[in-house]
Amino acid sequence: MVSQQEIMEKLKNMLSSHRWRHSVGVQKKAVELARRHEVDVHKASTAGLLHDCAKSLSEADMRKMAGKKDNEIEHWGQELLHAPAGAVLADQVFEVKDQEILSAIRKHTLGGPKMTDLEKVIYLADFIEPGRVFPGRERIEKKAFESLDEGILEAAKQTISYLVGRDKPIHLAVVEMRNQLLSSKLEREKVYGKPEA
Ligand code: DGI
Ligand code: FE
Ligand code: FE
Repeated sequence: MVSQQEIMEKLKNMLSSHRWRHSVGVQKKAVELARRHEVDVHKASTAGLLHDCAKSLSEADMRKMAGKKDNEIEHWGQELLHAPAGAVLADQVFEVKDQEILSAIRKHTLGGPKMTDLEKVIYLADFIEPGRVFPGRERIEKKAFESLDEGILEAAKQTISYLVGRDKPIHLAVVEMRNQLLSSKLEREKVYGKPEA
C-alpha cells in the first residue's frame, strides 16, 4: 500500500480544491466516528480520504471502471457511478488492497443492507462533513455519534425526501438499507423495549 503521505499528494492533484477540502473533512469525521464506535481508525482514515477519488473522471471512464451491475441502468450517472469507480481507482492507482476499505468506498453514496461498521462510518462521515450545507446536518451528526444505525436512518430519510422532492429515481439499495435497519430496530425494541427519548 502507498503511504498516507503519497496518497495525499497524488489525490490532491486529482481533485478540485473544493473536493480536496471535502475529502480531508470526511477523513477527519471518519476518524472521529471510528474512535467513538471502536472501528479501525487507520482504515476509516484511508477510506474517508479516498472515498471520492474518482470524482473528476468522465462519466464514460466511470462506466468503464464500474462493474456490469453498476452499469445496468442508464440513468444512474456520475453522481452514483463515482463510488464503484472510486473503489477500482483506489485499488489500481493508490494500491489499496484491503477489501473492507474498498467496499466502504464502493458503498459510500448509496449504502446498502447489512453494512459493516466501517462502511457505516464512511457513509455517515460523507454526510456530516462540516463543508456540507443542508438543513438537518447537525441533527444527523448528533445521531451518528450516538448510534451508527440511528444516524444512517436519519440520513436515509434526508436522502429519500431530497430525491422525491426533485423527482429523481431512488436506488433500491437506499430502500433496502432503510428497511433492514428499521426491522433490526423493531427486533431490538421487542427484546429490550423502546429507548427513552
Ligand atoms: O460525492 P458527494 O457529493 O460527496 O456525495 P455522495 O457520494 O453521497 O453523492 C451524493 C449524490 O448522490 C446526491 O446528488 C444524491 C445522489 N444520490 C444518492 N442516492 C441516490 C442518489 N441519486 C439518485 N438518483 N438516486 C439515489 O438513490
Ligand atoms: Fe461521493
Ligand atoms: Fe463525498
